[in-house]
Amino acid sequence: MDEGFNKEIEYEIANGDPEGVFAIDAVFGLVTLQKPLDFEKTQRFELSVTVRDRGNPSLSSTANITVDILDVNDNKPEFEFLCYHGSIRAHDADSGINQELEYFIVHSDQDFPFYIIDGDIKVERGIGRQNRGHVLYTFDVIVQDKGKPPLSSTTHVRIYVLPVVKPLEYAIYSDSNSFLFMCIFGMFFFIILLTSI
Ligand SMILES: [Ca+2]
Ligand SMILES: [Ca+2]
Repeated sequence: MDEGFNKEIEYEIANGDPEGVFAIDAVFGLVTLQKPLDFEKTQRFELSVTVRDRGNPSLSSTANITVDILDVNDNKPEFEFLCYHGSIRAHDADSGINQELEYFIVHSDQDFPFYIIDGDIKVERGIGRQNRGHVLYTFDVIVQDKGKPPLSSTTHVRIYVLPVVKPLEYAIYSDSNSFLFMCIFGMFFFIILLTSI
C-alpha cells in the first residue's frame, strides 16, 4: 500500500487501437467509444491497457481487453453485374444472416411462366405454347437479405420471347431450361429467351 504520488495511478491504452476508436479515463479506467464501429472493417480489437503509478521509479502492470464487434445489417444487397446468362446475382457486404440473400419475382399474372431459385430465373416448359404471341414480359426482381429488419434492392426485368427452329429449341431447353442472353441497360434487365411459339 503506497501513499502520496506512489498511490496515484493512471490508465492508458498502450496498444491495439492505432486509430483512437476507444478512449480510457486516466483516473477511473473507464473505456469509452470515440468513433463508430464497423464490423465490415474490424471484427475484433485486442487492447492492452496499462496502469502505472507516479512513483519514482514508476511501477506498472498491463491487462488485455478483447472487444468483439457484432455485425448489424447496415448494407443492402447490390446487384453485381450488368449482363447475365439466365441468372441474377447480388452481393451484400454484411455477414451471417445479414448477407444471406433471397430473390423474389414480383408479378400479378396468374399464368406467369417464370420463377426464380437462388437468383436463377427459370421458365416453365411449354411457355411458347401457353403464351402464343406473348413476346414481352416485364416484372421486378427483389433481392432481400435475412437481417432484422431485412434490407432489399429491386431491379426491373424484361424478357423477350423469340421463336426459334426446332433443333435449337430443344438444345436450349436441355442445356439450361432458361435464357440465352440477358443484359442490363440502366435499371432494366433485358433478357432474350429462345423458345418455341
Ligand atoms: Ca445486409
Ligand atoms: Ca454490417
